[in-house]
Amino acid sequence: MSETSEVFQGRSRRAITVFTSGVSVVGTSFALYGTSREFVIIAASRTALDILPSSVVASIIWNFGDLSFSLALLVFGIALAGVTGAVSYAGFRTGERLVEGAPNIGGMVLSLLAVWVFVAATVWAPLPAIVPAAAGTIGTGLVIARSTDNSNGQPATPDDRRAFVKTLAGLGAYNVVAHAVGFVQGSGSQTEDLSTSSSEREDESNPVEQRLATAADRSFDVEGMTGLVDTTDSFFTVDINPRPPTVETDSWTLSVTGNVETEREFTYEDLRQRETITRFKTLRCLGDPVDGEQIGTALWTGCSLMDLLSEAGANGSHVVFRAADDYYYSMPMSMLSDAMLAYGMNESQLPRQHGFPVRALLPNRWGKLNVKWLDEIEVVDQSESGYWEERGWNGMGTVNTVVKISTSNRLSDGRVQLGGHAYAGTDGIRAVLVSLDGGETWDTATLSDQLPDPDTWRQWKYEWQPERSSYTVIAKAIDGTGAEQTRVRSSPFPDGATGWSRLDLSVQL
Ligand SMILES: Nc1nc2c(c(=O)[nH]1)N[C@H]1C(S)=C(S)[C@@H](COP(=O)(O)O)O[C@H]1N2
Ligand SMILES: [Mo]
Repeated sequence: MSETSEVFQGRSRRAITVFTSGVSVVGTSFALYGTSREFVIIAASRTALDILPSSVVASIIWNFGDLSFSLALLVFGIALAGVTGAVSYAGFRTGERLVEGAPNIGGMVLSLLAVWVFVAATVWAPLPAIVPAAAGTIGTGLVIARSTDNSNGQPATPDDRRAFVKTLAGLGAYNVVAHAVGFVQGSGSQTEDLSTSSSEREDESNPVEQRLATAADRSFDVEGMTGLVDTTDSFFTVDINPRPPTVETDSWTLSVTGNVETEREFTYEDLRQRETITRFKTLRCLGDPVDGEQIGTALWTGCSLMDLLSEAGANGSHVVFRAADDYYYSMPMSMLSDAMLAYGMNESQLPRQHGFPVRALLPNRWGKLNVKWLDEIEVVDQSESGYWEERGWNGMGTVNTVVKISTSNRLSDGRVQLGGHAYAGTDGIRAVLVSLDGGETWDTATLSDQLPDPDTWRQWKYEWQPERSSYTVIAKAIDGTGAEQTRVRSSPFPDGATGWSRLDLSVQL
């Protein structure tokens, strides 16, 4: 065998060693910590979110949404595995040289120390770094022990190679299991039926079921368009975390702090025992474009926020909502008069991705103020900004009016049918107008009946017999105060999207 191929073999073996050991660090961390912030990938993603420019952050969150965890696992997983492995390898080789009498022990100790420091710095905590670091060190030690470039430059024998391959296969298998455990850990979801803990289970007058039935009755049966209430699974999600935080109700409390007569801590059960509110509400993200889909409506169950604050003797002009993921929003107390704390969504407990155990819901405001995984409400005397404000966004005011054109169908009688939703916060929607000639003439669309609560969207539909093969459709709304939606188009950043909706439609005659 020529000298160059021997060198190449040494290098590629080193690269494999480094990478395998690094993957073991990531895999072990995943298996132990699931998608909590002790997991290196979650920790690294959070750091990246803080460092990256806000426009990049926003576009990642909105474009990848639910994919962002897989993406982070891939990108940060590969990068971290490479770097951690290199740290472990360098530590090992240095340790070997330092402790001449017992090079393997020296190597293991220094490798462990180096990886531990590196992982602890990544997750910003010493304890959760110990076991992953040990796994990485064992990986490095095993692969080095099986590597020929360790055995005094002797050429590799077939036995050596087999042992090396077996070791890699063993570590590979370990990592498959570790990652599988991590996925199971990280996917814990609560979909307990809301009524299981109360006597309403058998009761046919269950207000949630009744109201959902009302919503279904009022929904149009138009193909390709969601009803007046989204199913919990189809409801959009906007989340700064690659995976939603896991909060356990046993240890969770909601604390009311700051300018209050008595600081209070409410348990999950405390909140569920309070007088129940059940309310339809539409949420729309400030980042939702005119033709986007970050809008949805659900029936929420919870209790009054103001009652809770007055019980604690809140005495300040503003509150700050703080969440388990460090997301926060400050807002004037005056915005909260009809706010609720929700623990139920449609017929189930509030699911993890929508803020389990409890989220805030504020009528008439952009989605961002509806803080999920809420754990503290601090009463203060001045405004203290918020997560997206720090990143250049505005939108503390009321929502913008929007019309969505979500579907176009051809009916069996040849007519064209359009359908969608329209939303204007608590002002409500008075009319949706449709133009088929680019805005010259307008006709009114048919509206679905208003849901029983004000801060909700309505559906619209419009049907006609086509006479041309192409149409430029424009749709606009008149809100409940009689105000026509502005035609000025703007993109979501920084004040929320404005403008009429438009669809270029070709029709087969
Ligand atoms: N704690 C926390 N609350 C949060 C967010 C978040 O990332 N973390 N995202 C906000 C944004 S920008 C929006 S639009 C809504 C979306 O709520 P949903 O995911 O239940 O649809 O939650 C808001 N509350
Ligand atoms: Mo949002």
